[in-house]
Amino acid sequence: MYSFSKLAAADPEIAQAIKGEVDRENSHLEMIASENFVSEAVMSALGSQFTNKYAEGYPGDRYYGGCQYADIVENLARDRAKALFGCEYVNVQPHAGSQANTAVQFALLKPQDTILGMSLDAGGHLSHGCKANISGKYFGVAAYGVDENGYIDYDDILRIAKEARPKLIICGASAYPRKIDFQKFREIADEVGAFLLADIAHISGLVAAGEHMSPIPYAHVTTSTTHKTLRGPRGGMIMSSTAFAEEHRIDKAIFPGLQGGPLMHVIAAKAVCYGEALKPEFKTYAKTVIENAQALSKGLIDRGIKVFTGGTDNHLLLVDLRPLGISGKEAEDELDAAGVTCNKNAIPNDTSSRSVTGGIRLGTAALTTRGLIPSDMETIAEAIKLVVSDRTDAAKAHAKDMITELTERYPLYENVE
Ligand code: DSN
Repeated sequence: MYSFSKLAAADPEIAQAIKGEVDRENSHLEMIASENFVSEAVMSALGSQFTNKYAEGYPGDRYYGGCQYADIVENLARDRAKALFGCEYVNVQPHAGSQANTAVQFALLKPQDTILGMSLDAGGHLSHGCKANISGKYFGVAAYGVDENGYIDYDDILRIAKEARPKLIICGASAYPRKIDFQKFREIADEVGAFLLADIAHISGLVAAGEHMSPIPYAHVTTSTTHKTLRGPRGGMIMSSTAFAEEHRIDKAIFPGLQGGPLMHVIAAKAVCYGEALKPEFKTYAKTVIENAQALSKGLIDRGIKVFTGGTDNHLLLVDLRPLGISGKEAEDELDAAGVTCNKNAIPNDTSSRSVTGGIRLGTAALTTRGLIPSDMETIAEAIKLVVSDRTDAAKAHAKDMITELTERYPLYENVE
């Protein structure tokens, strides 16, 4: 099992970098919307002897000996994920969300087929048909955006789908602060004869907790990462009905199609994460994530800062910095110096260069794990305003003091020595 002192004795350079990362996580407020903090139980499974084990294949049908405990772990992960999301089929082997999406695309499509997904600029993901990604290089692509208020426009998607005749429609996003209606997406897919893939990487913890509509009854296939609002290890997963998964050989698309040996230590940690998410406390956690995001959004708006779409229904918000004359990149750097970690993000219909962007994306999943509650969001909103709006040295120093008070009030990890 993982022991910092043994690592430090064996490899001081790596130990020093890990110590630096622990210090950074302790001393900053983590507001990258796609990050979270795993429990010690998840961390322990990740650092377990399962990192030693090859287990190509699936439980009961492996290409290596000695897989009896790997089978127990993978079966537990699958059963818990099925119970958590209410689905019949789960594949827990994807190394990441992108691999999950790529495997589904290769299972369902031929190279001349077209994918219709949300454009990257509107908040979509690289693996949803972006030209720079294999999904956009290998398949035909069409894209939908959001309307002038920042919301998904289902009528417009139907119009685009009728023109583009996609074989696969992908819903789900990396930077969309509003609810997604999976039933409407399925109606559109049915109307044009397309498959529907719901990528719930960002919101899967909210879906698992019943705080967001579930795609499981509507989408042909659902993918997710396991490390965002779901609060598990870095990884991916695929869900579907048994009949659909068998008909389209989804297991085979992951292994041997796209991947070799599954990361059994990560699968063990996924099983622990699903077990944690099945507990009643996780529902309270997910509810608080949304309450925190809404309190933060209100706190910023009350201070004259523009929040895209005027708020949020989930764990993230997009702050439109263009009226303040500060770029997303400058804000990311200056907030980091004040103790807030976030990322620059394009605002839909933003003409700023992609390298700097006109906004930032803020998330509350990790803050909520750390224990912060809606009243703390006022403090964070004030600190962000001091950095991105007031911008004097005195304002930035004051913001840093406010953030330090919060990080000390909500300790995260013991320092490693
Ligand atoms: N790029 C990740 C995010 O930050 O949303 C998703 O893969």
